[in-house]
Amino acid sequence: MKIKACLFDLDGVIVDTAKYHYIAWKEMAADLGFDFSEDENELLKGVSRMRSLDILLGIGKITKTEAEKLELADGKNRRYLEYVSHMTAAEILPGVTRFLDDLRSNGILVALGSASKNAPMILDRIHLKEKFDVIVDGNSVSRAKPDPEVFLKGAALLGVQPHECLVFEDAQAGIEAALNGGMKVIGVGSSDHLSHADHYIPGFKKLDYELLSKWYL
Ligand code: B16
Ligand code: MG
Repeated sequence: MKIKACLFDLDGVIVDTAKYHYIAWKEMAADLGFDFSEDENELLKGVSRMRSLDILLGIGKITKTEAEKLELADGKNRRYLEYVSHMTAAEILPGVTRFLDDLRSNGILVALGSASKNAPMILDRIHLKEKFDVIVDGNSVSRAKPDPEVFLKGAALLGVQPHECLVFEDAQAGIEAALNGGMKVIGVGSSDHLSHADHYIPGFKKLDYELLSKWYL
């Protein structure tokens, strides 16, 4: 198998933190006097905090100064942290822990490549941090997905070439980021919503090293 490393997105791949992002943004929208639907929340998946805020303010047709935006983003993050601080390992998506162990025992390096600045804290909460050789998150990158920076940085820190990397992503911007970086990519979700990935999986329940070997010989 040519693949030497697997890089994982966090939200939507390892855990479903999208629901907590949604509640926090929805509460903020309500404070600002407009409704924010679950469908509209799809637009924020994989998108950075400040870009998410811009999209949300656009939906509410609200204009704010840069200083006000920083304050709003801070407020949203405080609400979000209240929710994720109660997370436990029970919220790890099905099959993820077994799959990470399977990869590691077969000599595959494992990295996290997430847009979230809260990623290390969340991995800590769900006791998954030690399964990752490298963590790259929203604190260590300056360009958001679909820019490949987050994944290229992960590959460099692992000491592998991009073409030796396989990315797992649930957001279209993340799939584009992996492809822009010259990596293979598996879409976590349905091809009805995602495109251009090599393969699509509904989750990790039925995936193991053996199947990956067949796909990427
Ligand atoms: P934070 P991922 C992304 O995580 C989320 O999908 C996205 O909704 C969120 O806005 C972004 O992280 C930033 O998160 O506010 O915690 O820094 O999918 O890249 O793991
Ligand atoms: Mg995601």
